[in-house]
Amino acid sequence: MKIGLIGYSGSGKTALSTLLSGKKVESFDPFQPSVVTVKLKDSRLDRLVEIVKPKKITPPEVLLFDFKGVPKGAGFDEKELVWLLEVDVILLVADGFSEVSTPADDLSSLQLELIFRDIERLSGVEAKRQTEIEQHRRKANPQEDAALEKGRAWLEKEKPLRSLDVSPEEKRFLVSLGLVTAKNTLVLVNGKTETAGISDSGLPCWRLDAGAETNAGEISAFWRFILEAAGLNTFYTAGEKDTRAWLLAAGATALGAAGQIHSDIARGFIRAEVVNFKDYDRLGSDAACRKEGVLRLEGKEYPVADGDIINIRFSP
Ligand SMILES: Nc1nc2c(ncn2[C@@H]2O[C@H](COP(=O)(O)OP(=O)(O)OP(=O)(O)O)[C@@H](O)[C@H]2O)c(=O)[nH]1
Ligand SMILES: [Mg+2]
Repeated sequence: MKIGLIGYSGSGKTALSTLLSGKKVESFDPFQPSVVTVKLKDSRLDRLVEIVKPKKITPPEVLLFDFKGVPKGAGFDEKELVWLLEVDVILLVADGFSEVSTPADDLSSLQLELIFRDIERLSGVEAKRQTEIEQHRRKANPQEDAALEKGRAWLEKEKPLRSLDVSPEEKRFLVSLGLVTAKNTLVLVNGKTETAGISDSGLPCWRLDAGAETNAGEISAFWRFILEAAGLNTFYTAGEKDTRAWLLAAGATALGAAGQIHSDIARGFIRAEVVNFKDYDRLGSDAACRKEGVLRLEGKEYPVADGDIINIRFSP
């Protein structure tokens, strides 16, 4: 999973990236975010390792994209903002520690900047489509035109595309155009300031203080918030060679899980052997789980539950 931290200069994105990754985060290019890998702690994975004793352990991984901020009012550069299209979740970071900043205000102007960016992008897309139609390189598509119109009207009301109520096809189409306000977006306030007022934006919000001692419990709570707000479940593969935790969108199927492990495994999918961590933890082995009937065979369409331990049977 990729998370992009964006916010005004000095809001503490780099300090937070350092806090969350435990690594020094360095920036080399003002138009490109620094990327740092975070391996998440996972107590269920620790327990699986105890039982399976694998050669290799792979915890869930998150990539943090630490964007270079700009002073408020200066405007972000499109060269930098296109990188937001790479991330799964946008984390808007607001300064909640200095006297000069009001997080709620900073967040509304940040959101507006992203909305204006999308309006500009949409205008570019529309102009290009128009030219292509005139040059007979593209056929007019009333459905797509209607979706573009709805998207534009919504953005012009200063609302982000993620809250636009359209059909899944229209949503997919709009997302395919490279519009950043269609992305899942959360808020992180850096500092002591209470987060009151920010909830008006309707965005899930969390607070961490990069300037204070932070204990492991606070960091774990932050990641639980992120996974929950981003709608992610964790599933496991408990191999003797490699026991691993994977992040997967809630609602995804066994076939989706297989695809995340390897495209070949998804292609040759036969069945998934599934047992939930709760049962495996209690019973302590595959054999005991089979005997109790809690290790079951599921098909491609099985909706993966949080904590499922999955073994995909496939034909290579
Ligand atoms: N007191 C206090 N200072 C902080 C906190 N977070 C960051 N700072 C300080 O604020 C300054 C800027 O922090 P950075 O993490 O570099 O800010 P940034 O958001 O990465 O800034 P840009 O990369 O310019 O966009 C540094 O001097 C930090 O030490 C905080 O929570 N409390
Ligand atoms: Mg920085």
